Amino acid sequence: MGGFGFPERQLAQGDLVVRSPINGAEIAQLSTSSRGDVERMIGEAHTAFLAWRTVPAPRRGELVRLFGEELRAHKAALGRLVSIETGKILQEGLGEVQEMIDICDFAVGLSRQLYGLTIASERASHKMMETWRPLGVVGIISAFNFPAAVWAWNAAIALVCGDALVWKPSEKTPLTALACQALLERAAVRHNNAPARLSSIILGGPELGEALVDDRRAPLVSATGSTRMGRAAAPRIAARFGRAILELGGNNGMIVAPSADLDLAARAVLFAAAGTAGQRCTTLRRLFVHESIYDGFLARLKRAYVQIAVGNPLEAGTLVGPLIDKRAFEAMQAALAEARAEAGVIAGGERVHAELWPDAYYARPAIVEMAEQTPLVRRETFAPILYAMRYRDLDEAIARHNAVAQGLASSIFTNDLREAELFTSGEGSDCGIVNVNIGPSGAEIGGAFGGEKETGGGRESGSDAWKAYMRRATTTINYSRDLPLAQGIRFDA
Ligand code: UN1
Repeated sequence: MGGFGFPERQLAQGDLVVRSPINGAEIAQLSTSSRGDVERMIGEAHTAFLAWRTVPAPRRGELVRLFGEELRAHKAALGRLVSIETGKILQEGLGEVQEMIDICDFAVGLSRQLYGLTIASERASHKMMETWRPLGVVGIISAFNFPAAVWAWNAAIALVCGDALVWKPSEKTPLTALACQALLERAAVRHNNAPARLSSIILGGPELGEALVDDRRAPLVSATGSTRMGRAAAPRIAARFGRAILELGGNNGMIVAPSADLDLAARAVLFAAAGTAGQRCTTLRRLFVHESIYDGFLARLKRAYVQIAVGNPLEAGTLVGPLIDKRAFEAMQAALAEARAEAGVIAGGERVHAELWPDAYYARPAIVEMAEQTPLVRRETFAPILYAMRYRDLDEAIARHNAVAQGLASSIFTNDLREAELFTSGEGSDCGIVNVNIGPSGAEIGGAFGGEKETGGGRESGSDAWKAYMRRATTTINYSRDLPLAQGIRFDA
């Protein structure tokens, strides 16, 4: 098989310098792809698609099963690489690989369940069906913070659906991408039926993502990143009538009600707001605490926050690693300065370990108490800043919760059935993910993942998200000796 789209020259000395956020040190130099490379990869992927779509879906599932085996065998190494390249703690690097394994299992099962429908025809001796067909080349654009799992959600599903892949990972995490690609390539060699170039990788900056976005040979582009990126990509994809799955910014909230189990709530806040150094799209950023429990709960959170071990993510015991780079740190500091100017009360947020690692950017997670939900609070700053606010009545809290442009993940902590039901109802949270007594982050792969409004509306991963990766055909078969027209129309010459 070989030559699966893993150009060797990419590993030579090149113009893309890869650094680990752990200490800021250079860990690799890669060659970026050219626009010509991107065109070629999409063309080759299209050719691979033409062969792949003829392979029966359960056989396509076999490739994903083998890929899952590779992931299991290399979980430790890949998880560590994710940690080294993103700065997330080892447990979370491993968790990311586990998420990949899980979606592979899901996709393997799905490969035997790409069910269509039969529909009652209004005409005698007619059969109507809905079937699902492979779509084509799927362009995947992924972000630095989940450099492997988010690709895998797309890749595992797209592959069983009969599609080919062209992946543009973040230029901050190309090594993880190359490692994933190499494992998929191994699985393809073992599968013995996967066409060459079924998957390839574009290395480089946003302009190469644009080439993918604009290419009509990619009927679907699944893009994860900032709302700014999505705002630029969406109209371009639409202009060529392509399909988009957008997974963009989040500004996720949690309501802590008077009846809440505060032990659980405090632990949930810690993981969701400070974990992954606040760099998940599902990170908790807005906390609404009922005024009757606000002071005690905030004091408790602040005590827990100072205990959080911020440091080398590869060391056991560390809970929070570095921010991805200097720019991320500066954006965090700018947001904190703005909060200060708005009379926000700030705990934490300062840089640490600067003497040890002058080229790395570690920050203590911050809690900022705000009187109101100002424009700053309504904006997503991709850093561990939690804005805490009081509320008096739940309707008002839900209204404020929904009064942001983003709509990804949300949660309520309550033991009051009415409150839980209201929050999860049509009048409740307007997000794609609506949790009760669980924080907003850390979703399982079995559900559809994504959100509303400026989060982009796309759904990936579980449930019936696979349908976006296929073409739906409505087929009517006439087995009569007549030609009845629908809607009772008579058209006899
Ligand atoms: C992301 O941050 O882009 O729900 C994805 C979660 C993870 C995925 C996050 N399962 O936090």
